[in-house]
Amino acid sequence: MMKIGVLGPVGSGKTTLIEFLTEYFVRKFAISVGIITNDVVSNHDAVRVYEELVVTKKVLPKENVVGLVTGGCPHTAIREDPSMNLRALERLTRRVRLDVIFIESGGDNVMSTFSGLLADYTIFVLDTAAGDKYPGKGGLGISESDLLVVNKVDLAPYVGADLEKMKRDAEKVRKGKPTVFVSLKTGEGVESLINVLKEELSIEGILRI
Ligand SMILES: Nc1nc2c(ncn2[C@@H]2O[C@H](COP(=O)(O)OP(=O)(O)OP(=O)(O)O)[C@@H](O)[C@H]2O)c(=O)[nH]1
Ligand SMILES: [Mg+2]
Repeated sequence: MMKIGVLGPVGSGKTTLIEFLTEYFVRKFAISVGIITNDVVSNHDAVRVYEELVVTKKVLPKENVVGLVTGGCPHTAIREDPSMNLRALERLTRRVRLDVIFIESGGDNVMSTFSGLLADYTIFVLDTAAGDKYPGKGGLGISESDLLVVNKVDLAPYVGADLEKMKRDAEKVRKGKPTVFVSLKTGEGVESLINVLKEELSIEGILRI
């Protein structure tokens, strides 16, 4: 089983990314996927994932989606004290056999990282709507995540975000680790996102491609 931690600023597209990848990999490769969402004070994301993937699209059984309301600081729940997430993971994997589990952090800042106990692989999701200053600002989440996804490239022209600058800055701070530029709304760039993950899942022995 591969535990994929998804983190990044509030509203960058973490839940949208998890929904997209889950639907793609379940439909295309019939793998078994679970999702744990972390929200600070609401259960908004779990309800949304449930409605979208369980009720409407029938991609997942309902027991594969767990929503946690962590309270307090979102970083703590995935890094310093991941016990709530570890318990949820344990309960979930006791009930169902999973190939992949996505764990979404509550929206957080560029310094956020996952405890190694909780995630084998991490995806940091940024978006262009905040302009092109990220990823040049660096921060552990941006520089150390296994995959950096720069989402909402469809919005870049409206805020004058220079994608080439973002590419150069990402290359500089990430020292060879992959970065993909996508729009989860229009579908632009999603093949490169899928290709990176296909490769990771085949390294883990989850996909045979
Ligand atoms: N224009 C545009 N909007 C997008 C794109 N991806 C996601 N969105 C929208 O951005 C909003 C936030 O997306 P979410 O997936 O909820 O973001 P999140 O990172 O999970 O947010 P939190 O969990 O609240 O931190 C939603 O209204 C999405 O429909 C994109 O590529 N382009
Ligand atoms: Mg979310």
